[in-house]
Amino acid sequence: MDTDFDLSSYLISQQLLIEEELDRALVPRYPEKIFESMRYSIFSGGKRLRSTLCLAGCAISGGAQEVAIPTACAVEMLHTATLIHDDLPAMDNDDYRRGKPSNHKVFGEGVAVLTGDALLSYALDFIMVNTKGVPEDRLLRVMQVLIQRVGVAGLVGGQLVDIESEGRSDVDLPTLEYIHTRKTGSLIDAALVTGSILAGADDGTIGCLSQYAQRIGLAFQIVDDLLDVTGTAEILGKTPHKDAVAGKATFPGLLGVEESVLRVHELISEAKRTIAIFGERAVPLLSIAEYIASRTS
Ligand code: GRG
Repeated sequence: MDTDFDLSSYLISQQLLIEEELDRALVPRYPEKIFESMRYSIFSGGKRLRSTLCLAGCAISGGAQEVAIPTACAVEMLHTATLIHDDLPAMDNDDYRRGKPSNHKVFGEGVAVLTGDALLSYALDFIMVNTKGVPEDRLLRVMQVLIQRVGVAGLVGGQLVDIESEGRSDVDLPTLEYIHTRKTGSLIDAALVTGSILAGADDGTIGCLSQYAQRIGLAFQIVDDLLDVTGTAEILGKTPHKDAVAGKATFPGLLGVEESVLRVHELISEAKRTIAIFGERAVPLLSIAEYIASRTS
């Protein structure tokens, strides 16, 4: 592995690039309230991990960054839409997100629901209008991946089983994995897969990246559960210990803290092995995998 690679500079540069593009993408217009609300949540912080993964998926597949920028922005819009809906009282009911009042605490529940809907539809339109120099069949495939990962087979399905599982003591490991491979894994997977499709990668490459994504996605969620046990509101930017209070099944709850940490390391090693065949080009994704295991927020 290239030991000169500086992950933190890389993440900051990708974050700045995405934020500039998002700023251009969400120019306020009538009805201003919805743009104000979309911008509030989009620009309230966030690590920009999924958009970075989309650009990295394109790069490792040999594509030029430009072709993936609109999709990377769209993935960030989709992610923000799910956070806004997730924070609603009818869902996970959180007053804080990224250290700031949740969207519905500022704009009210009606506007928050519409803001999620607006970001969802705008994201897909944004890809269609702004992606240049990519054959239509690739673009269609990108749309299909995103629509599937957001819908019943992905985020919606995961969220539904999550809601139904709340307060139940009989939630087992396969159910917990079902929830999180969809709630958290789906969009991480979509980010890498769409980046790779846009680069014109073959099915073998796309499959490898999807395997990597599924492993880091699950590891990301186990770390999230661990942080909920050990983190503070200041560091996390959201309410800690929520899972225990809400009676939610978690990986540390089912496996114990030690076993959960071991599982994270196993998943990260597997993820890294999956992409080792890409040689030097894999360096950013190898580094991101390690970061996921050690992140503190
Ligand atoms: C289709 C709008 C829509 C919703 C689908 C509400 C819902 C159904 C799903 C919720 C999915 C959800 C919020 C999962 C949590 C994923 C997760 C671990 C988020 C935190 O990710 P970070 O830490 O966040 O990358 P930042 O703030 O850094 O962007």
